[in-house]
Amino acid sequence: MPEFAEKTLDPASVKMLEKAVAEKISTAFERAEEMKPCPIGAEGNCCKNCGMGPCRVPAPKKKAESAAEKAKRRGVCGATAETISARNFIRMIAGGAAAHSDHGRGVAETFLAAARGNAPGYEIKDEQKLYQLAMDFGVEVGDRPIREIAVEVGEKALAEFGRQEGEVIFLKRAPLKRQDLWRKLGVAPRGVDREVVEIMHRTHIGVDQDYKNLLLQGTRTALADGWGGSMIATELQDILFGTPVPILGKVNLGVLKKDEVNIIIHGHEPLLSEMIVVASQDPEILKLAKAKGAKGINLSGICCTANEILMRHGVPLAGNFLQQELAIVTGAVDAMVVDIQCIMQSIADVAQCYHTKIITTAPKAKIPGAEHIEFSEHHAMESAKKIVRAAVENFPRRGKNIDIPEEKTDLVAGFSHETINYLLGGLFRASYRPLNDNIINGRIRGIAGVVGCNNARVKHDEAHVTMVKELIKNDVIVLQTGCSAMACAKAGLLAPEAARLYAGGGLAEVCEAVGIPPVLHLGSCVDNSRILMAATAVVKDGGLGDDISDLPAAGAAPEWMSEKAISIGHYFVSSGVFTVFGVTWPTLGSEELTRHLFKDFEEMLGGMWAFEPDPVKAAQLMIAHIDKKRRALGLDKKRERVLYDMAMRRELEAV
Ligand code: SF4
Ligand code: MSK
Repeated sequence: MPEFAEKTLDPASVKMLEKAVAEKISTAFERAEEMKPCPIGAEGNCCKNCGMGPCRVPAPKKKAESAAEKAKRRGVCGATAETISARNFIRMIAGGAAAHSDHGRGVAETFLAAARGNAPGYEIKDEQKLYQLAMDFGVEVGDRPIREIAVEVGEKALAEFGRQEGEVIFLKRAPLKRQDLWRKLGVAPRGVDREVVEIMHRTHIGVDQDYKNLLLQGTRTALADGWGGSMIATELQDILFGTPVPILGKVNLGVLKKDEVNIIIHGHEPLLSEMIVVASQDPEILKLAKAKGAKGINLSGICCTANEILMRHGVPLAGNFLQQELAIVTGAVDAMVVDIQCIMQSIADVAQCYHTKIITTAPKAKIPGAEHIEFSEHHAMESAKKIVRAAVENFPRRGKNIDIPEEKTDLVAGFSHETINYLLGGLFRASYRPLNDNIINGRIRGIAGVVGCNNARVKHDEAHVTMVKELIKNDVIVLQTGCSAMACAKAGLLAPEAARLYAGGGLAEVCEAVGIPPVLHLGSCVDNSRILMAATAVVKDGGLGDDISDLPAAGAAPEWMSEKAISIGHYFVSSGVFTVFGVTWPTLGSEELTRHLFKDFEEMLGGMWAFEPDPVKAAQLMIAHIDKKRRALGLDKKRERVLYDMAMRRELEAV
């Protein structure tokens, strides 16, 4: 038992790991134990970009290396450790940016089809946001019909991905000073497709061999993700499915139900899952479920698709990345429906030991052994009903060995940056002013974005929870997305009472006055773009400098594992945010390159990377950076403390 408690902080996962071992099921936890990473690859110094390799160029054994020794540490083509490491690093950015942006493109295609009337079941839910986007894209609004505006917005959004010249349009949303800096450095991105292709070109053998130049292209591509592909995904999803507002939810494997058909939705795109939510309430299918002996149909989610449907429908979260196999081990999952990204191939093997049906739905993401029911926006509801029916039909095939852990925790999610605006300033005077004022008066020390994955190389959830507790204890308000938000939700940090239980006095007072938890769930991986918008809104509200890099703010992904996390981290750094990653750092084999990312970037872009696997130390680094920024803004001096409570806000609104 203690053996499993060392693997995960989450008691429900401990129970399922025990069950998995008893039933001889292989999991990522076990495989991570058995297969150690290649040390040279882990440090970023293995190149396999051509058929003369793979070339492994390990870090020097001693500090002082002679020129002759250094000359020997090269690939067959002469590439140095810095070149190899930089190429690998920006290829990770390309992978992550491509994943986010292809997701965004899928949303844009569905959006356009819906606007043209070719995607039955989808509609415009947030007209206000559509008008906002129309303004961003220079689309005339006037008294044109909403459909016409939507078609033009959809066409412009889709064209953004392949933009060959100029700049992605949302770049203009950033603070002016930041835009100027990007232009000065030549990193203002064109369309994300072009930037990703350029990375693949430059990292081909014999092209760009200057690590600083390679990193500039990495920067340009990451910005095309954060301020382009990801932001388009978030905005169009909000228009189609509604901009999230605070909503109560539950998290952990205890949300599965013994007497209902359990369908888990897993992946990243909300396009299909939105339809599954509707299909699961279809009276015909509910009748079928009853006929099969089930009391109803119970939806829940894993990874970011889960975050999407939690935020808009309150559908519970079954768990985060490392719980996908464990959910099946309960024996109670009748179907796991997957779309794209973060889906382990092994779920098909685990499912074979139970009755669970794995249903793939995206033509670009198939798994051998899974059933494929293809999703298309043109017949979305048809696909959704077929999937839900398949799950219902599977219910009677459940085995006897069912064990659903009891653990489930309450949380509040749905804090889009617009909602934060309303919550802080009131509906009629939406504003970040109270947040800025409370940062200025010191009740809130600063803002942290803590995001990202689980990583089987470290204890599941522990770094997220430990880091976030340390931050809120020190009056730093935390914005979260992805699997990190789920980890902290399981630990009770996303419930309003967390302010009283875990936050420092100043932060707790503000949270209690406004009625928010000290840790705000902003959504899925693409919704990290909401954090960029929130940071920009804080800058624009005034009093805290004139660029994101002036803010007392920091970012982290303490259990990162995906290339998307590297792309996200790099667009935060390139937007001026100090960003700390845990677990491992993929350029450690090249001291020069690492120094460039950790130090020179601060001079160039005002944001820089850091690596610290200890979550408390990492939180302290973030707090030290926040304090440095407070000093630079002159906020370390004693100031009058102003707390905007309800009465004061009402007074403001009455003026
Ligand atoms: Fe080796 Fe150079 Fe080929 Fe990379 S590109 S595998 S370093 S020869
Ligand atoms: S799902 S990218 S494991 S956060 Fe977005 Fe979680 Fe990381 Fe996937």
